[in-house]
Amino acid sequence: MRLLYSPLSPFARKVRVLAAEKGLSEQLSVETIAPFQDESLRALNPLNKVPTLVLDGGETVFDSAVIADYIDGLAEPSLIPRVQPERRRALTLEAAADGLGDAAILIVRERMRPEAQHRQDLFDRQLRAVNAALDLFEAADLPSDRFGIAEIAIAVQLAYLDVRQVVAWRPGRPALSAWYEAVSKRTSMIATDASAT
Ligand SMILES: N[C@@H](CCC(=O)N[C@@H](CS)C(=O)NCC(=O)O)C(=O)O
Repeated sequence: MRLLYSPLSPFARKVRVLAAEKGLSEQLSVETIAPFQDESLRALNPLNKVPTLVLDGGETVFDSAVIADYIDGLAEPSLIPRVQPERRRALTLEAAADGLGDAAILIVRERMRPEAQHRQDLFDRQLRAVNAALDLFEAADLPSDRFGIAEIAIAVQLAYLDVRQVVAWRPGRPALSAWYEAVSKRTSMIATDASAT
């Protein structure tokens, strides 16, 4: 399988962390691409986004939640709960983390525009989404003994907030800060930390 990704993409990192946690990293042949500069991905994925997975038979799979679901099905143990209510709770937290990521990327892209063209309403609205998702995670009582799809999705987005300096998210969120401090030491998180290279 070929995984097209960009090193700083939190969505691509979610897939790589999941594969690492399942011991499947070797099965992913990773190729970097810069989706905002390189249009070649569009032939495989009409959205031209990373991550995009190309299966050995040529079939293309996206987005990150679908890729994660596919990889999770390749080997035990499952990191996406199969049974309700755990399944919907985990997938809802993953959706909140992914949505936080979408908002964070909009903020980062907006900051790249000339300052005179910045749209304050965009910053305000996307920051409200980021902060509300962070408050949800702070209240979620995240487990220290499990690193499944919800926890992986949250951890990679917190890392992205740090590397892109989107927002100082730790003040007022002691539980989330302590949880992240612990999970960021996992081998899967260290091996996929592009900011450290
Ligand atoms: N919902 C998508 C989001 C992926 C995404 O936004 N990727 C960004 C990089 S972090 C991208 O490739 N953006 C290119 C573009 O928007 O043109 C997923 O979960 O895979």
